[in-house]
Amino acid sequence: MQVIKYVFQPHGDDRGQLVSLEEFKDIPFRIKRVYYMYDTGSGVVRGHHAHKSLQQILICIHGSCKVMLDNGKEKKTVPLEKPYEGVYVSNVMWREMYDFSDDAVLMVLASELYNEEDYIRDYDEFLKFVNNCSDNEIEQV
Ligand code: T46
Repeated sequence: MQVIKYVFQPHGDDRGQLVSLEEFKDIPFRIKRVYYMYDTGSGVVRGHHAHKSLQQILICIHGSCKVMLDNGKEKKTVPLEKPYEGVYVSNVMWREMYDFSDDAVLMVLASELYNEEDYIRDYDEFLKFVNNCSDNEIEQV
């Protein structure tokens, strides 16, 4: 399983750093939604689901956290520790976010608007979905 990690270009000068993200240039899809999570207490695990069609990029813009990605066959853990790096999360991918630092702010750029129907929240259902999925139903960059 290949994990796609992005390292964005910081534009720094003596005033500090700035990272700009443009759809189809830095981000491989049209950005229809941005959300972020914070005040995630220690020991918290978020996610526990996959998506039928949503693609996302997760960026820990402050602090740090870990993301566990599971494609139904293999699992990989990705640490997010820099505000200029992100991880691509394809649609049919079980994800869990955990090990949040007290100051973590995890920002997510999403290819679709919020739609509860797109969630797969049961792990066995996820495995069935993966096994019935043709290659062209799994988004790739
Ligand atoms: C994902 C991971 C990385 C909304 O009303 N609008 C939204 O756009 C989102 C994302 C959530 N919500 C509501 C739904 C729930 O009542 O916010 C509440 C918390 O959402 P959820 O429990 O789904 O949060 P996480 O952190 O488990 O998962 C989120 C995304 O939902 C999910 O798509 O891939 O972050």
